Amino acid sequence: MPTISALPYEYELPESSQVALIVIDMQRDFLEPGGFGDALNNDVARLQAIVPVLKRLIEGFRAMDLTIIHTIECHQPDMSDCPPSKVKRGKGTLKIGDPGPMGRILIKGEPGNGIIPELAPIPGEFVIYKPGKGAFYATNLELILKEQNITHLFITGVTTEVCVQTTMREANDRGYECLMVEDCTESYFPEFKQSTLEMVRAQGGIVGWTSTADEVLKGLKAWKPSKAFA
Ligand code: C5J
Repeated sequence: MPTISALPYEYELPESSQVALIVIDMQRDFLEPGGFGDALNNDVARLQAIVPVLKRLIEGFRAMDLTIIHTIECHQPDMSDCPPSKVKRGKGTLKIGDPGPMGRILIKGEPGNGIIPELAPIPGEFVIYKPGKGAFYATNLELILKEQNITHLFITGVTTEVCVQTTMREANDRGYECLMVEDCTESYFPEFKQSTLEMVRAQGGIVGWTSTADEVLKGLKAWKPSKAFA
C-alpha cells in the first residue's frame, strides 16, 4: 500500500478511490492590506510565507491531473447569507460588507474577495463559495467529493485554526481521510498554528495527519494517480 510519511504515523493512499487538494481561502481579503484580516488588526504579511510552497504543491497536483478544490469565504452582496452575529463580531476597523480599499469586505465578486493571482484557479478546478468557516457548511463540497469518488483530502490554506481546522474537522466527521499540509497553512498567530497541528495528530490522529508538501508530492508520485480508478 503506497503511503506518505506523516505524523502521527504513515498516511495510506487509497487503492480504489481518488484524492483531492483543498485550498482554503487564499484570498486577498486575508493576505493583503486593506482586507478583512487587516481590518481585524492582524499582520497579514505573515500569511504570505506559504505562497511559494503552496504554489508548488498546486502545480504538482496539476501535473498529476489530480482534483483541486479552492474555497472562498464570502457573502452575497445583500448579505442574506451572513448571520448578524458574524457581522457584529470582531470589532475591527471595517465590518463585513463595509466598503474598503479593495471593495466591500468579504463580499462575493469584490476585488478583495478574489484568490491571490499567484494561486488563481485554472479551468477544470473547482471553486467553492462558502459563507461559513467550514467548507462543508451551506456548500456543495460533499456532493463534488462523492461525484469524483474522492475519499482522501490534503488540506491547505488560511487560517490554520479557523477555516482550515474547521473544514478538516467537518471532513473528518464525514469519514474523509484528511492530511493537513504543515508548510501550506498559516495563521496570524504562530502559536495557534502549532497547537492546531498538534491537536490534529494527537491521540493517534484523532482528526487526521500532518506532513509537508515535499512528502505529499513524493508519496503521490509513487502512487498511481490514475483516473482509471474512478
Ligand atoms: C477567518 C479564515 N479567519 N479563512 N477566515 O475569518 O480562516
